[in-house]
Amino acid sequence: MANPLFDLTGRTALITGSARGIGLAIAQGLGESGAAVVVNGRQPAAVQAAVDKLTGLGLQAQGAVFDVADEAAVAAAFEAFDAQGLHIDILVNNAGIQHRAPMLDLALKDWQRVIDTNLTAAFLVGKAAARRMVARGQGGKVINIGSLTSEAARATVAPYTVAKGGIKLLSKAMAAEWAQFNIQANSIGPGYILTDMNAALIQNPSFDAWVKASNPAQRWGRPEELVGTAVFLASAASNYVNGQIIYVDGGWLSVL
Ligand code: GCO
Repeated sequence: MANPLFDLTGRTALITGSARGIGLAIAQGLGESGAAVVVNGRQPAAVQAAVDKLTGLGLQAQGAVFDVADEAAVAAAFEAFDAQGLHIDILVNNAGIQHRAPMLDLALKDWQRVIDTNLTAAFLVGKAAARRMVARGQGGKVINIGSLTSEAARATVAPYTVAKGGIKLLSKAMAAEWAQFNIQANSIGPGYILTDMNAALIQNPSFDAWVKASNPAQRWGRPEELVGTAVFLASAASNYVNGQIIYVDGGWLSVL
């Protein structure tokens, strides 16, 4: 019998960047645990396809197409939620992009784009969601998606690394200010996961070998392997867990 602590029935979860990859896997997992899920992305067709997949599985899902890095778009999206009477109880700040280049050659515009999407957006969407959670007085959950690079750097992904390091501390800052409102904000740090964003790495034999040699599981992770941690952090089971990061990395960061 499932422990009711992990039951998300009656909750609504917004997962940013959830038309594919980790975001879609987490959206499906939260939906399978009872939540009504809001799929977000910038491409209407991709968002609709993801919603169709989830509703085809019998889950409650709807789409919200907006750019999480655009303050006005975030405000308009939440105003639309308000108008629908949609209350976001669980926010997963998952949206992220990657740009691989040596810092010596990195253009400011590329640095800024990654920081805006991978870090500033989590602040913008987090603030919009938390303001409403505080007003409702029923608490809430924020899950920020970090990375191994929340802990250690890999050459050629500096803006991503800095943003993901910031994500780890943003969860702590959110906990510092929002715990008083019964909002818990935590991070998940995925290891190397089989996603479209990592396609070039997966298809690179030497990188693939490095990933398999660098973690004790000796393999890449799968997006669905993040679901258990996401359900835990989205549920009452984690009501006294705040400001933490849980690495789902096959043990990578635990071994020399
Ligand atoms: C890269 C990858 C990583 C992974 C992940 C590792 O270029 O090294 O994109 O950033 O996606 O974040 O945890």
